[in-house]
Amino acid sequence: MRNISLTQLIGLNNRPWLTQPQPLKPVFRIPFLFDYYSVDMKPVSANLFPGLPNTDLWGYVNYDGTVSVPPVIKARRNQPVLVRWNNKLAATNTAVNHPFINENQIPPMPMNMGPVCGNVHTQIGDAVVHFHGGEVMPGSDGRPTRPIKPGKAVFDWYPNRQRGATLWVHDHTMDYTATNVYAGLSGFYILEDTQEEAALHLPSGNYDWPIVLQDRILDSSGKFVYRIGGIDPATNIRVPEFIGDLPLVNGQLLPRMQVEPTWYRLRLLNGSNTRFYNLRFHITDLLDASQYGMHPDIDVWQIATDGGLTSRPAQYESNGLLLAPGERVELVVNFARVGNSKITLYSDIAIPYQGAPNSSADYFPLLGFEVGNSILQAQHFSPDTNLRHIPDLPAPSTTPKIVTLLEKVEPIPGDVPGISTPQASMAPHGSFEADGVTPKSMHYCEGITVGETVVLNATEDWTFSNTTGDFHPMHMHLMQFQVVSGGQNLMDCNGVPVKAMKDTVAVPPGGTVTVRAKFSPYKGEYVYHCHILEHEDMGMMRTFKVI
Ligand SMILES: [Cu+2]
Repeated sequence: MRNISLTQLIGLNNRPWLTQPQPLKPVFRIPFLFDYYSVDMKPVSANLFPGLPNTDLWGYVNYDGTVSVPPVIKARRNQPVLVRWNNKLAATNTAVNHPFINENQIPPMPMNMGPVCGNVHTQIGDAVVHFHGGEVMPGSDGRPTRPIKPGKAVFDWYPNRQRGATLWVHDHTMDYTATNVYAGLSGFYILEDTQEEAALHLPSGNYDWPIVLQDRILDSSGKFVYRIGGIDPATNIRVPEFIGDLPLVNGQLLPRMQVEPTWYRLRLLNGSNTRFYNLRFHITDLLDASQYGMHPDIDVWQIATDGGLTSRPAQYESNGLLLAPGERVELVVNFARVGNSKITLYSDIAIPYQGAPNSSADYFPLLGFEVGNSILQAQHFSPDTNLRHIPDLPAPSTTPKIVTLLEKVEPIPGDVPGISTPQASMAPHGSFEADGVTPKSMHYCEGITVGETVVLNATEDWTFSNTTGDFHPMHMHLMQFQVVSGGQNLMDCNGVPVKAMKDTVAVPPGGTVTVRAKFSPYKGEYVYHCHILEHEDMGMMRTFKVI
């Protein structure tokens, strides 16, 4: 079966239209107490491009069976959400019918990481739901080694006390995160702070869109394909990074969106396994190589990061905005001066991303905007606005914890003896080889084995030091942090630095990034990890404990 190429897709000339995603339905709402959802994880079938056969997926589905693509949970600050997550992927692990195939025509295999340091083996069809960016108790965070087995369910409690933000829920099953997310187990979690936002009059309603960017391989029968291969096909060790050929935006391949010549709020999420995006707008529909780099006559401002609104709108540089896997960015875009025209959102960096400059050779179109010439409801925005007060976290008195990021050819730390493959891993604070100097590669462990303990409410600096040739997006569970060095610098319209809260930060090859976090509001064990999903499955993930 041949795989569909991007050129073929463009040639088909009937790109799908995006419709605004509908939020999942609560079973009931009790004002001032909580909203109750019951969400099924189950096989679904969807059309991704007109004329192509339907594609089998796994979805987060409404309790009444209706499907929302992508799934969106809309929550309000201070109104908790209780979700019953039901694993209906199959009746048992052995009955799982996986929705995609890999190029060897066999089902996806685990990374074979466990059992080391007491890790529990997960199985195909297991599911874990993580609330990414959510401040939740450990029992509701989605522990990678405590899966929901097929036929079973868990209740998770999301307090929603944190500030409004574009968050997301996605699978986090040890060994299977990459393939479960690839199959479709991810969705938005939009936490609205209506009080705060009412005063700002940002584009809202039909002018406020969540947009998830992903990449996939599709064969001509409409099936998703996940590349397998790597060092030794006999062992089925998975590829160290998955890279798809086709853009999947809100569950549609290379779609278009009808917009009016006014302001829009675009909540962009990189939900890809490995692919980084350098987000740019192109002056016409798809790329004419001779016009590469030409920015349309639109105003673009960045108003939010992972943790919600920034202190001030930040200037968008027309040569692009880097969005790593797991990160979110919110843009407000004014189409007022480009009525009756077509614009393309695209990326232009090489993948795996190692920091090479952007180039037309790496052109990857994502989403077309077809701008009309009438406005139903004019939207407004002023770049010279205070969005949110973000106090600086106090400098800690303790020395930073240093976490070294590594890629080494080494034995698989699980149960496949005698095989060495390229492994992404970390050397957490205080772990060295016997020489006391060389960072020691430590894969995911159940529980704490080295100095990754933090006192509740303490503020600490953590420095991620990247010894590899690749970018790694580092994500910490439990709380939002501030990037104190090595991150992207945002500037407002007066050239003054903009403050932001983050939960995921891209660490450049050979570089370091220091983040400052207040470890609150809960005690317990949480994970931090690289958000390249294949790296996470390899055990480029560790536990920290708040005591
Ligand atoms: Cu990584």
